[in-house]
Amino acid sequence: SFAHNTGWPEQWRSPEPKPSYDAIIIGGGGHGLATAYYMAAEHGMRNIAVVEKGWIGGGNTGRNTTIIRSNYLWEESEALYGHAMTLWQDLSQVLNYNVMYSPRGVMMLAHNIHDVQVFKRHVHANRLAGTDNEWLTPEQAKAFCPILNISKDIRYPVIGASLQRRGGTARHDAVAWGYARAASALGVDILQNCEVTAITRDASGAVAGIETTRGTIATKRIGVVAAGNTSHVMSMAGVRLPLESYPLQALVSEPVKPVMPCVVMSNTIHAYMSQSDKGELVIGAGTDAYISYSQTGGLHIATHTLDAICEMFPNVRRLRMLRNWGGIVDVTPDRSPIIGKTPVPGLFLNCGWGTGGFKATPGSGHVFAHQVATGEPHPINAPFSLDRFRTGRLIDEAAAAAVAH
Ligand code: FAD
Ligand code: PYC
Repeated sequence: SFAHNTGWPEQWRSPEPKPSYDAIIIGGGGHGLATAYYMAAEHGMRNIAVVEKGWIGGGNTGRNTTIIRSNYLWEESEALYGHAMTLWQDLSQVLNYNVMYSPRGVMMLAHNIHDVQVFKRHVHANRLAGTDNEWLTPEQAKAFCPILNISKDIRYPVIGASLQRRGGTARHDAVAWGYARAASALGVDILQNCEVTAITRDASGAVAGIETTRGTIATKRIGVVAAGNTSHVMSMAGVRLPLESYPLQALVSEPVKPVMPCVVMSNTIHAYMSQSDKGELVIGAGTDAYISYSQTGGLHIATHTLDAICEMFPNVRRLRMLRNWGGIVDVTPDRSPIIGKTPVPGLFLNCGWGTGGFKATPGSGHVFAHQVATGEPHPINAPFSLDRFRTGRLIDEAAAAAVAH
């Protein structure tokens, strides 16, 4: 019986929605919760709410494979992902919640001369910017990850790898729960099972409030952090975005004793793998080829990924898969996020993280809190404006995404 398993204190409050708030964050994923937390903790805002249509962390935050790294190409990205990397270091202490951040190293494999050129370019750019990244021979890669197959006879032999030693993983749910508990303690209302169905505007066109499945709420400031549903939510305010939404899937094996000391990724063969603290091998694929809002991916994508995994790590061939799932990722044309103002006064946007936003959660929340609280961009998020798709100042990180899409 689970009868004894009752009476635990709630980690965060579950209040009724108030008639109005000073600001509302739409989307209770890690980014939305982190935003609300920093708005309260660093900008003194207390009368704010996070509005979530399902349960917090039930979107991409709870579906991702938790890889953390900051080895992007351009300075703007290194500032953004580097900011997150800095915040990860003591996040458990700051939130007083163990987010299980584990800097076990992220290795990205090269299988052809193009990979070598691209990754070496990243290594050099990162090192010039003070971000750790290094180049390994196949033998060095195997020394770092002993189960890696570096035979020259396989279809796509490993001919080198880049390694970011500070990269690693964290526990995705704990990140959502830790931010939620800390935000709630500061007075932030977390409203679950509360779907936003409309964004209302006043006569001047500025934000006036939202309609939700739990009633009408007035506010003059809204931050939209809805990941794969961003286009849908922003259409409620009449804003069209340069986004495409694709399913991205992952799967885990049955749990085994520790065999995988690090994270290994290969964009070329569409597969990556790490091992969770429970022992499951956490395996991910590329996106489906077609846009969709279905939170599952095509079976052929998973099959193709497992073919690649079995060739790269032959000793996992006889493991059984435990479960698979998908999430909807919102992809921009330059594979960098959009964080900033929108054409609607009072409406701010944080989206476009595509296949790679988990790693950025603390940094994204921190700079977006500044944006929503002050109305002006933090210097780190200024280059990531929506306007860049008009001016042409793109931040092309397609090669750094490391997941085929
Ligand atoms: P979410 O967690 O999706 O939060 C958005 C929330 O908005 C959702 O909870 C949703 O329910 C809510 N919402 C939507 N519409 C409404 C509405 N109308 N009203 C109210 N609420 C609404 N990134 C990495 O860095 N490393 C990885 O290893 C990695 N692996 C991934 C693997 C998979 C399979 C997937 C799918 C993604 C992966 N990502 C990874 C990407 C990462 O998960 C996302 O970029 C990140 O989690 C986005 O966080 P978020 O808080 O913005 O989104
Ligand atoms: O961005 O590192 C990443 C990532 C890994 C898996 C999915 N995204």
